[in-house]
Amino acid sequence: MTDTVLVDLADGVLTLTLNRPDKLNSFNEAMHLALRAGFQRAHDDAEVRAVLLTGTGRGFSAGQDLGDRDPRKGGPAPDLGATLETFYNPTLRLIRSLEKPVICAVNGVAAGAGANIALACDIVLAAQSARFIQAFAKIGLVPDAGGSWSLTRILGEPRAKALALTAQPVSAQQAADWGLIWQAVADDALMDQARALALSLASGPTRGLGLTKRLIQAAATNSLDEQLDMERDCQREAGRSRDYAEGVTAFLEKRPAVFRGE
Ligand code: T3D
Repeated sequence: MTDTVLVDLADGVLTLTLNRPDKLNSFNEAMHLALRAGFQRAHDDAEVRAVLLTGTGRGFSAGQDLGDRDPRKGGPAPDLGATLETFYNPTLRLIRSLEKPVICAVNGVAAGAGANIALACDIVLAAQSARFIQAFAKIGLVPDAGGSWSLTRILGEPRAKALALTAQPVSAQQAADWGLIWQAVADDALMDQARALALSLASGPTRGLGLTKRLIQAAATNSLDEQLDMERDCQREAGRSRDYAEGVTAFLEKRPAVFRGE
């Protein structure tokens, strides 16, 4: 049986590649479990200092495999709340709570939950030919995998509602112009650029980067006072890391820092 997610750890970068190209990397149960296991490993394995998520073939992910939801097969309506709770939500929580950078290289169309898993990552690069589609409205569903949250936070209500209600595709360039993703990149440069970014983050001060992610994610709901307190606490922790001592020493010695993620 083919691996539904290809996993590779090299130079501190855990690359997770969605691998059901004939179904545009749509999610069946095996792929859900494999992706979740990949992010769990990123939490547990100190050798992992950054994650790169991408897909094989011409798509990033078309969301849920609708072949597994075929109403023509009969039986009661599926409990999609239960499938979110069992499959999507734990993975989304693992991505957001991972205190290591997660880079997403959107290599092609990202639809439904596939789009929203990409948007949950920390830095999103997309091939110029990629499109983001909130496909849910086309099949009578609502945005999930954190989409109603991330779209509204990033874009505001007017654009979030228009995208979710119309399922209109957004080009990679438009997504970058709106700040939905970091950059749109020439198709043939995407993977080189994404790998270079992942490698550079994996050789960075991992604890400081993780605390930075924690702070930025908390900022949307914190008051300024709460955020100032949190910055104080995170800076205290970062200041005790070996990587901070190395960063300052390297600056004073006029040489590049060698961070070890400690
Ligand atoms: O169910 C739950 O647990 C709740 C959670 C739901 C989360 C969700 O993600 S719901 C949203 C599900 N996704 C969609 O509705 C998107 C469906 N796909 C599309 O609309 C289109 O495929 C795309 C716009 C993404 C791409 O269009 P296009 O023209 O580039 O490709 P295509 O020809 O439609 O697809 C290529 C193949 O992939 C095709 O198979 P074939 O005919 O070559 O054998 C197509 O059937 C297959 N495919 C694409 N998306 C899915 C899929 N197969 C199963 N499930 C899919 N989602």
